[in-house]
Amino acid sequence: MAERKASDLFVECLEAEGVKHVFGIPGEETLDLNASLEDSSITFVPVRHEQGGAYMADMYGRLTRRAGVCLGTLGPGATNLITGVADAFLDRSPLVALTGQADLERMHKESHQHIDVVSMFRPVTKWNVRLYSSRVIPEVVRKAFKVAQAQKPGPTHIELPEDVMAELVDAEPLPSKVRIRRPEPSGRELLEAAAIIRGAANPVVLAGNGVARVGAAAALREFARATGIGVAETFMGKGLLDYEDPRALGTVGLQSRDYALAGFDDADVVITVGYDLVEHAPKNWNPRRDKRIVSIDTAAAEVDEHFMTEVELVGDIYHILSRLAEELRDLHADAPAVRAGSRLNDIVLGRFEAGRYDDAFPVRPPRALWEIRQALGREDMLISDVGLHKLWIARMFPAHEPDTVMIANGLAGMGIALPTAIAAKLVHPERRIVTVNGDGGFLMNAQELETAVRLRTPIVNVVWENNQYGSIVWKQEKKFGRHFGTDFANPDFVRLAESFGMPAWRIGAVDDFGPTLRRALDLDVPSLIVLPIDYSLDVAISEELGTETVAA
Ligand SMILES: Cc1ncc(C[n+]2csc(CCOP(=O)(O)OP(=O)(O)O)c2C)c(N)n1
Repeated sequence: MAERKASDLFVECLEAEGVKHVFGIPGEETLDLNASLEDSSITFVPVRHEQGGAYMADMYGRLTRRAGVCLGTLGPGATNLITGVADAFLDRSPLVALTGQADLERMHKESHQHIDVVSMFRPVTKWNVRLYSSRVIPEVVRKAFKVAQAQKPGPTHIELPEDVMAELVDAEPLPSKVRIRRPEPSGRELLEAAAIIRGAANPVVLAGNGVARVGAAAALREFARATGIGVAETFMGKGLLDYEDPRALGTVGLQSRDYALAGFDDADVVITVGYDLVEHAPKNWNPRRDKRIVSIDTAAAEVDEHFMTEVELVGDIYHILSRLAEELRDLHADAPAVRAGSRLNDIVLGRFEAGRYDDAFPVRPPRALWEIRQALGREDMLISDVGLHKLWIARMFPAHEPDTVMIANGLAGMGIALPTAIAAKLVHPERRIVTVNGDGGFLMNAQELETAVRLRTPIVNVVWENNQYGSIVWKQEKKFGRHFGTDFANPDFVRLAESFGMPAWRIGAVDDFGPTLRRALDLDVPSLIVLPIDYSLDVAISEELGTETVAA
């Protein structure tokens, strides 16, 4: 092909990777790149803060399993991107971050907006690089996507100096459709794991985000059915088993007694599947370090003194679970000690169901969640922000399918819900999407309401209003018997939303919430509902569930 601008080649490489959207804000140092994007098949989505763009790429990558792409300029554009990139790092979402940079010739000296962005991104990326020469663009882009998408996925970053992007170059994109070899455990390892499980008096499965990431929920369901072994889910594993599945033990990770009530206290063997330690430390379910642990994951297990695995089955989770299920098909009949059902689920779902009759106003969380569950179908999505509402959702909102209740549990940054919901709607236009936010976190990225209106992504944003950083109040009250530094006043969220051009409502009576939510869900534009919330009911639910062990 002919010689052309490096930025054109760069965008051709993005196209070769199947990129459909780039989320971000252009800068003076990305002019060539943005011009090349304009002439391409890729849609550049302007956002209102780079953090929003990074979060959109984060969710886009999570749901499509192909890296989402975000763009910021040098200096402040890059620093603004970093929270969303860090989220993708800890929550393991494939993402490629692009940042502009000054010319190579002014990088060695004090220079306008120049900071060392490559060093800044290093701790929150799997790999990153400064582009020193346009010649290597095909390799650099291919590598950025390959590394981001490889298990366990995460972000990569490419810095694009302005003068390099303006060079003339003659090169071609590398093919992206390379077959990825998935390693497989050996037959011996599989038999060893099967023997440990077969010999267990009380085996239990702990399933995490890793299963959803590779689309292996169907294999997990079949494993549970064939073996009769109960499955507890982490916050990010919600919906791997339908909560109505008799083998579903519930969502664990809020309190110390969760694990006990889900059967971990009595368990001699714990089978972890796609479990990321970042979600909740193994100390919580293996405090005495006496469990035998079989780990099934796409990569070797992390080292933790409470997570000393006996066998690690590393590779394709779907395949491994199917092989093990085959091996253990007779287990159910032979092992009467294997139980299903859990006290945890009974207690939590009991409170959830009772919520429907709670007519307190301001509304209490179980009723609010009950109304949302009724309004959403099996495949629709609830996207949580971070705060006390997240703990309620994790604890209590029943999920039928994976990737339908989205909870950030690695970095857990406030302000994630709105931008990620916009991306989720772009990926799944046929699904109805609700976000639940605290009034603190919602204002952190409220500027993306404009993006939602502009893109006409009909998401319904529910803001639980209490004029406080609720989860911090909750923690302070428990620790000190008082709270401080946590109260604030809010703007009129209805008028704020209306000023962005979207319909909005304030709920004034408990019975209005359900009908208003349904009305909002039927619209083809984004909307907002302010729901006054009463947090006096303890998310801990009762002493039965013990003291909490998480941060929001
Ligand atoms: C960006 C960010 N800053 C601070 C925190 C620590 N933090 C966790 S929850 C929380 C309060 C959340 O308040 P709000 O958004 O009103 O939700 P609520 O707890 O009331 O449901 C804070 C400050 C965080 N997780 N992320």
